[in-house]
Amino acid sequence: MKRILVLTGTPGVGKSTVSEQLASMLPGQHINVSDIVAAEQLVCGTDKARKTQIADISRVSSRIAEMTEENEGYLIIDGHFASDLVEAKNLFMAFVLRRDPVELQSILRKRGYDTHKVSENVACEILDICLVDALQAYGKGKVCEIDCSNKSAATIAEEIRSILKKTGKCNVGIIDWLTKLESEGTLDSFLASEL
Ligand code: DAT
Repeated sequence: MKRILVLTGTPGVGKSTVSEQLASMLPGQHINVSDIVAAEQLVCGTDKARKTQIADISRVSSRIAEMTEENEGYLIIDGHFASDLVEAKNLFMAFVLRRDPVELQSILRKRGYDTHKVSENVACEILDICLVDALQAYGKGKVCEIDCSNKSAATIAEEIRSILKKTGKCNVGIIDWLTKLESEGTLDSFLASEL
């Protein structure tokens, strides 16, 4: 049976690294949405402000549907807009990877993102954007949040595998970066440029 897993989350949280690890632990295949968009030019325009191409959601969804037909076992779809690409009726489970904004900021700076792109993505993480997208697409039953902060990719993948085996608990609503950063007195510095 084909079981579609969505691994979503803000860019930089570790989706691709964890997806690779998970694919090696399960009978399954990892599909990186950004790689397919770039390789097959499934784009419909350019976001000039962000200097990136805009993915053509309809063509990417069709391509993923084709790949689903070709595969057995688990199909791991990794992308920050993956919830827009897999219909609820075809989804097995969605995992929203989360990362402490302090760690995320450092990862995105190392990736070479400019200051605005770093703060925009960190704000998305603080404001739970990918979680909200996943919950809107799939409802509560099939969406689990995984806190990746300060954990190895192997540990995170094992956490996901245990949820799939039903030995681990699927949590949602466990992350509250707003309260954490507010209590640490750093919230304004993270959100100032975005508000
Ligand atoms: P994403 O696919 O969400 O954009 P990624 O897998 O490319 O993220 O990882 C972003 C960077 O963080 C990359 O340099 C590898 C590193 N990384 C990934 N998982 C990690 C982990 N569990 N601990 C520390 N660093 C990690």
